[in-house]
Amino acid sequence: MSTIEKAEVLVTSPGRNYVTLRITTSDGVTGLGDATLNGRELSVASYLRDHLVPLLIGRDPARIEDTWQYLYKGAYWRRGPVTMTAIAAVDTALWDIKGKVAGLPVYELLGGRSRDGVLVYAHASGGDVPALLDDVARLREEGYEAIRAQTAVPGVPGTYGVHSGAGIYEPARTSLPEEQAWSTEAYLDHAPTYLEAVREKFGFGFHLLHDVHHRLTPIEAARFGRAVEPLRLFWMEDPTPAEDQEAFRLIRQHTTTPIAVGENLTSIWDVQHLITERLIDYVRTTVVHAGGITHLRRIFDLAHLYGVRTGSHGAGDLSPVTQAAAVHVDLAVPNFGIQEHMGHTPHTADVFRSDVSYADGMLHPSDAPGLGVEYDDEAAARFPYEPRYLPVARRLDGSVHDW
Ligand code: CS2
Ligand code: MG
Repeated sequence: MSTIEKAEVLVTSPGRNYVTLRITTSDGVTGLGDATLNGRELSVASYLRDHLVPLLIGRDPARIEDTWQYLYKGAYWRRGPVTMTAIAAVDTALWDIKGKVAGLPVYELLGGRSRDGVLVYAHASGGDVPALLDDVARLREEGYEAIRAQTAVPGVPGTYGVHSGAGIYEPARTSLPEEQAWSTEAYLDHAPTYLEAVREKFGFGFHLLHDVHHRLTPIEAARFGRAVEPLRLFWMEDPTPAEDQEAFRLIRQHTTTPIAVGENLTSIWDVQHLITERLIDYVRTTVVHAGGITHLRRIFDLAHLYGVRTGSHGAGDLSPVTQAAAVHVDLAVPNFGIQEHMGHTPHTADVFRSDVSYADGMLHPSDAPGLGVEYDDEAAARFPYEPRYLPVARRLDGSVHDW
């Protein structure tokens, strides 16, 4: 029997921090799993290195489900981003190994293709409305059929989710958390106007999305959703803090704007009521933060029963290993909705050599066995870990706000 011989925790920072688990079997097969938890990276590195790696050595790499149950139930301490990201890394690496052993891409192990490619949405943003419209035009030219639109709010410095220069947007920029200002009133006045400007200029022939970043109360979110109904958004994302599942009932009673939530939720229990009571339309849980391919499939299958579709998080802080795993899952599940695609920096692509490709608004996985991603140790060594934090939001009176 093949056994797990080695499990290495690899930390690199090619423009931003990534934690990766690489498992090697006694037959010399390797598998990769993403373990990146933005701004809290070393906590997962320690959970893996100090607590999970010793449990993996000598185990049968083929027993993915059993390993998942062992790590989840055996810990006594359940759920939570650190635990679920660490388990996800193990699970993803074992699926990669299983694919390589079988000689099949992971989507074949998940039941095979349900579609030709994976519809993605890209990010458009701008410091003001003309800059946003230029960005939307650029993405339309690149073939994107779905675009998320955000701009800075006038009079509120440093609005989250908006590019500050060229290249890929990166919110975790500073070695201590940057403090950004927030005004709900200014946001609620401004956001519907620029979403309307996008529809006026580019029409209704593509999907328009918007991310609220958990910043509203339920009744404010209801008002926002109702105000933008004529713009037919694909979704409003994270309208209120996601841990309060009951809040979505109130939003739902007031608006038909579709709701997406779940990028910072980590288990099926965190989305149970959202799904079974049909309080949302899209579930944004991911491979890396929701317990790996094994657990994400469980969430997506529950969602399928209730007419909820998938819309996985895919920001730059999810490594190319997660991106590849996400595309394999997206290709296979019956209730796929959309996949976020923010892209990665060229340095990141040097470390993680991924065969995922983009064409005409869709992502496609490689047909290589496993996930189709290779980790380049030499490139990774050029980019040592640097502490980086996400920003913190404060209201204009100085009190801390949600994001
Ligand atoms: C965002 C992310 O992509 C998104 O939808 O909400 O920028 C998110 O805030 C970061 O990934 C946090 O790590
Ligand atoms: Mg988001």
